[in-house]
Amino acid sequence: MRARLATGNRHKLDEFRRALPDWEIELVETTSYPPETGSTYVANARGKAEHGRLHSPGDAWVVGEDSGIEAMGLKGGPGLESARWAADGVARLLEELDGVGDRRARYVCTIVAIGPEGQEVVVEGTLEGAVVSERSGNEGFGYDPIFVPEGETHTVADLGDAWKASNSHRARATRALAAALQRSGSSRGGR
Ligand code: ITT
Repeated sequence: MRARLATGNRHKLDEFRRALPDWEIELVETTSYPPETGSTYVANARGKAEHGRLHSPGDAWVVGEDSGIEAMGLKGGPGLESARWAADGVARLLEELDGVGDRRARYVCTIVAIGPEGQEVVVEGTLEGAVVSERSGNEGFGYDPIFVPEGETHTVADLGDAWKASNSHRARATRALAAALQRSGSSRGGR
């Protein structure tokens, strides 16, 4: 299966490739994505996929992805704004949660894939956990140094890229995508 990923975030490309080792995944050849103005992850992921569609071969599957972290103690924030709410999102999240008892949080990853005939597949993956007050670990990206998944004692940045490839919200969403394309008979070919 060959696909084009519509993202400006190189970490997402690396994680898609690790989670779907049988796929050939390249970046869409554009950097000029329109601003993310949607009110849902699906709308933003679709915006990226539709823009990517314009800059990809007609027979390619194009994948847009929108993700974020939702802190229960912040009523689900920063959520959709995770990439944009601060220059240093980790510092701001730690600041906002200072003194807040409820440290539960979850990662969300929503994928919209658009096929050669314009057919659309939407899937989501989530990862429950908690935000800890000290940064730890060097792998992953974004909020990984302060996010400890449920059932684990280390941050995602400590657990590392191989752990993420099997267990992250993104890994779960990519598996759902592969299964959906398999069911629809679309997982052969593409470019
Ligand atoms: P594109 O829009 O170009 O794909 P982006 O980084 O701006 O890249 P999003 O708009 O989807 O992506 O924002 C997602 C943000 O949520 C991301 O920048 C991180 O701050 C956070 N995030 C998402 N997945 C994450 C992960 O696996 N680990 C840590 N933080 C993550």
